[in-house]
Amino acid sequence: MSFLYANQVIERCASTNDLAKALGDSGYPHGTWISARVQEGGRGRLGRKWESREGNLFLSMICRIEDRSLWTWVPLATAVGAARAVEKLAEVRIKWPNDLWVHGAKLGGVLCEAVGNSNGTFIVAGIGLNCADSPKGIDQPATSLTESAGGRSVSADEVRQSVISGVLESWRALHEAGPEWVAREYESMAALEPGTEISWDQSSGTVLGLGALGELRVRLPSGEVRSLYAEDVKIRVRRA
Ligand code: BT5
Repeated sequence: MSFLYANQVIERCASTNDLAKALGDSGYPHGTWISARVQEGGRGRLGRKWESREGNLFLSMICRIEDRSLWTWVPLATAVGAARAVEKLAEVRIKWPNDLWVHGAKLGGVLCEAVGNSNGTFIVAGIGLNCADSPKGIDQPATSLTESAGGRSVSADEVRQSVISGVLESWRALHEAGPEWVAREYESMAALEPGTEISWDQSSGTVLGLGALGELRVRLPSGEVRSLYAEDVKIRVRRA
């Protein structure tokens, strides 16, 4: 890559996470961000696609929290920060691990990727937030801030700075106050409350809550307690 753009909104790219990785590789500090108006190859977790419609927010930030024991909490902390930033515009809940949800429809998602090289190790946190528009006809219901705000049009430009500040604040609290802060915030906004019946892969169970690493603790029908980790599963809600 011949040019690096830090803390800027660029016109188009394949994935803002790739650009943030390049920035991190070059030594850019904690909190550096990059955003694009058009994202042509947006990625979700597990190789899934992120539908990136024009007018929505595509943002990636570099996280250099040094204490590795906190890293499993970064995706949840990112979701908490982004959710707090838009809670005045939508009744937003967090669906574990880090989907932003409004009344059962997906408003946004977070993709965290760890990168390690000679310039140190860091996390790229990518945030996709539907602002102007949401994709229809995909495999789950989707919504946007414009739809949630009762038709008043909400642009990516309107929310970008609040999302950046919200995420930075949440990372600072994770670093200074520890995972308990994230867990408390998360639980106050959780879509999957204790008692919610969920299914994943070929399994099902009842949500118990978060474990010490930010994993989701679930009771199986057999009574056994299982831990689910963010990188492994796609969860469906059966009933609350
Ligand atoms: C995520 O993955 O939700 C993480 C999305 C992260 C996107 C950001 S945009 C900036 C940065 N650059 C990137 O390349 N990525 C990040 P996951 O939990 O795997 O959810 C993906 C699933 O969400 C898909 O399989 C669809 O079901 C659904 N989906 C895809 N696009 C959507 C959209 N725009 N709105 C709502 N749901 C969507």
